[in-house]
Amino acid sequence: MSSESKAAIAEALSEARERTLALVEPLDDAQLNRVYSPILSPLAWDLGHIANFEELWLVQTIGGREPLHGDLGRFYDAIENPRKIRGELPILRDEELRSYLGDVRERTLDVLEGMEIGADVEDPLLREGFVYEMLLAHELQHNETMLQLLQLVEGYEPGRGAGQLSPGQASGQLARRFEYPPVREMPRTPDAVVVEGGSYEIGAPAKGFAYDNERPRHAVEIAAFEIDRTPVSNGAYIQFMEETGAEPPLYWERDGDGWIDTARGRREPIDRERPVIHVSWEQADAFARWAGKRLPTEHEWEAARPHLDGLGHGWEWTSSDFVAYPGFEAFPYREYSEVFFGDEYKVLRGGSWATHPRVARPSFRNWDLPQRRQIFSGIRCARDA
Ligand code: AVJ
Ligand code: FE
Repeated sequence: MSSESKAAIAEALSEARERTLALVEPLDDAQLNRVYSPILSPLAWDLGHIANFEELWLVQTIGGREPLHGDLGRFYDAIENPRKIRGELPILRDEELRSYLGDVRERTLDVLEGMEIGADVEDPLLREGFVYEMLLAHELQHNETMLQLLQLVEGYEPGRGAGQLSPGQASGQLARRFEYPPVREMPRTPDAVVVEGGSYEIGAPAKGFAYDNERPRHAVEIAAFEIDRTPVSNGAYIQFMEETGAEPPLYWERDGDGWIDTARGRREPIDRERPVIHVSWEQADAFARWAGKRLPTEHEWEAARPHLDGLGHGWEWTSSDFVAYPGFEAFPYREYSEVFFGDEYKVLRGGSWATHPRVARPSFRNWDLPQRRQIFSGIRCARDA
């Protein structure tokens, strides 16, 4: 791989880091260390984990160097340390944490300098720069987890010092990294598109970066179905609640006759036109049934992807369990996907206002437990054609 693509990697890494730091810039150390919720990590853990993941894969595995803090890495292992105990771990905090992020990054760039990462490299970790793409995706995905937690911080607004967070200031995809509040103009067509039955190629192609769970790409027979052009709106969800007594989305509170959004300590009227977010799979499934429809399978979702409007506001729940594709091989580690396979987790597709475009591939599979609402998750309905 040419030095030019190395420069592109270094640039993408530094943009991701600016994004990470801009997110926490307005917060003090007490807020970074605070446990706001048993299902979300304290921000200090996410920050240390981002750096530790980078150190583990780049500096240690690829660079063959010793870690900076001995076996500290075990406290940043997401499987070994469930979210509800992360606040009590002897993790790095305050100044030490900031230095760790910077010191690891310096070593990463040093390792990158001496690396062969072309298409013909033997090591699949390095081929086409896989490990760097993984690192980037990892940091950007944790940005979204951090934003989930930041909804619990009173009065939170992302760092002003971060000029690149204002729409229009940066070029291309980075221009809309965050919008506060998240706004998407929704097309008002309530109609559905019919997707013809047939054989569809599902999953990521063999070349280019993707997670192991998106592979191998394989053909799936899909019967004809209809899928809504637009995600379910707040207004439609309110009607569903009124008619059935269903629970509101997370952060909604009653205010007189209406509803307000209380995320980040605000009290903003709910805009009926915008897609609903912060609903659980259970709520999404119940809504779809109430509407005389159903959730799409993840295969249907992927087959219909070229026709879909209103993407990028909320993740869209599917009816599918998070299971392996036929011929799945764990790479580069079992704990990214494989340990979650089974009927416990449901797949979400698409992406939310907090998802970086680099993460939101058509084949990308997100997953969470069916009762969870802290993610920026919405609903799109389908039905048999
Ligand atoms: C794909 C969002 C379910 O947060 O557990 C971050 C992403 N994996 N670090 C998660 C992830 C390892 C993952 N999700
Ligand atoms: Fe992680």
